[in-house]
Amino acid sequence: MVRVIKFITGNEQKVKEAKGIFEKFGIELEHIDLGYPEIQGDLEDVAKYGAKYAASKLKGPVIVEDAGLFIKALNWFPGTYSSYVQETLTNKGILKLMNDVEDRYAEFRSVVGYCTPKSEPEIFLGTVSGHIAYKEHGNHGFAYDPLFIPKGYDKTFGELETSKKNEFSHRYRSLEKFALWLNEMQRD
Ligand code: ITT
Repeated sequence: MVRVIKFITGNEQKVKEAKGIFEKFGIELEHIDLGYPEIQGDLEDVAKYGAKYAASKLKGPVIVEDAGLFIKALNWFPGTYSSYVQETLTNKGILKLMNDVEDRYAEFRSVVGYCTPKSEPEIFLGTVSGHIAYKEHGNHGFAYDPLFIPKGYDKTFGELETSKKNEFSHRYRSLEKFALWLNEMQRD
């Protein structure tokens, strides 16, 4: 059975990745750029609130996803400010902040929020560990991808094909958790 899920986001890159990831779970995505208020709080708070808001607006089940890059040496900055920081400081600014920093540990986190008009939101967290490169590499993916070298690789996400990133990214991990949960919930 093919299921269709409404994905509320303004980010086309996320849609592209999520479509590729969902293929193997028999879930089809319908992209809706509804816009939702991003409250102050952690990724989980934002995903819960956004999913509840969109489910009630659209009167049906939806998912939203809130993600970010968390750099240990910068006190986990940009974190929940990732979107704003990407637009203002850009990758060059992050590299400047990391100029003489030896501990380059970082992780991407993604939280998927699922909600229906009749239920409370469910959330699914995915993370991927790695470190920050000394300069940008590659032009695949988007935003911070050219800076992030996932653990066990010597290439950034920017240098990996999207299909490869989709095999183990934070987004893959949160969406996989959601898809497995949904399949379980809807089993007869
Ligand atoms: P929506 O809220 O409309 O879904 P957004 O782009 O604002 O879209 P977020 O609030 O989740 O999404 O912001 C996350 C930001 O973190 C995003 O804009 C990128 O700058 C960065 N980011 C998230 N996932 C990423 C990834 O896989 N690769 C590179 N950067 C990523």
